[in-house]
Amino acid sequence: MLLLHLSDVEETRWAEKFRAALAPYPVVQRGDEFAPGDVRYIFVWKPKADAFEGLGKLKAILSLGAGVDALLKHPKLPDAPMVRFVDDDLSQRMSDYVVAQVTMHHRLHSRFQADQAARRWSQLYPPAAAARCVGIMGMGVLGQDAARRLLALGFAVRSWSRTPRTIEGVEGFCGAEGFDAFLGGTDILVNLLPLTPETTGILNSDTFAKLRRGGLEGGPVIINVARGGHQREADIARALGDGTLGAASLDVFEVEPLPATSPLWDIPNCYITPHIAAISSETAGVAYYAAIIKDHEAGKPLINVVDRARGY
Ligand code: NDP
Ligand code: OXD
Repeated sequence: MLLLHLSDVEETRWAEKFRAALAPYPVVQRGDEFAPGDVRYIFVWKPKADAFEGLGKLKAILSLGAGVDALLKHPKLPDAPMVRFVDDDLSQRMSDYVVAQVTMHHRLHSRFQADQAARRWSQLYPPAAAARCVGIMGMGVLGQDAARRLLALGFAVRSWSRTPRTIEGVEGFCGAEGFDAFLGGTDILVNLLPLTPETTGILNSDTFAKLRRGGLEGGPVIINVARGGHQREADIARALGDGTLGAASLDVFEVEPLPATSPLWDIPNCYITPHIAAISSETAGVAYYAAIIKDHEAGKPLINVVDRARGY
């Protein structure tokens, strides 16, 4: 039996699609009558405190999202393997966002927007994309996809990961020992790290001060599409104000929804989106997890299992 544990609105939509894909395998929602001991798989996002109660026979926990930081913090998380969402559709959506933001900053959007507001005609030709270095933190599924698409557009790309990663055309750095050198050549910093104790708060004043200056007119830029816990918002506001950063594109926040009182809303070169960079689509998500359940029931191993010790 598959149990869904999502928000009320989402749950029914996903349940209908899962039933169609898995029939006659039983699929239940939280409000249905079922014996918790019959549940073998739970498909979950932002689980409530009692989400796993009575689920003593779980074979796997299936995460709606690619990032599992919130799940890992659940105080009653069962000791079952956890599978995260890895899918071409998700990667494509994320890369769309990253490419759009990188291109916008490369083409000096903030500068020309300010000129327009001042009715100022002031020509400045941005250099070729190859003159811009995009540094991607996190060279996993999403980081690698974004890197390939940025390379195809002509940008210089470098990466930072926990262990060494070799991607053709990408200059790789890794570990604490490689961090400063990585930042020192980066004009546009893209965060695609998982949120773990090691990466919490990594987007802070110290990091911003180490980014390359002079490569991007107006100052270096950050793009955070991973988790709000990665960023120190007070540091971002300060850095945007004193010119340490030229701009920031933020899709995720320390508190979501971003409170109306946040100073970030009023900063013109802070580009805010409401955690929409890449959504797990129902069509792609059901196809992915229905195949995983069928394969697992047929005796095949689970794929994309989270390493709990690593935290991602
Ligand atoms: P992966 O697990 O595939 O990749 C993680 C990468 O981060 C790996 O390269 C890993 O290094 C690196 N990493 C982990 N810890 C460290 C560390 N301490 N120091 C340096 N590098 C580190 O993740 P995905 O690419 O699938 O997803 C990344 C994140 O994107 C998710 O965790 C989620 O938070 C976020 N996300 C946001 C969405 C949105 O809409 N805003 C949508 C989907 C995901 P190594 O290669 O050595 O293992
Ligand atoms: C995810 C997300 O982790 O949507 O997939 O944030």
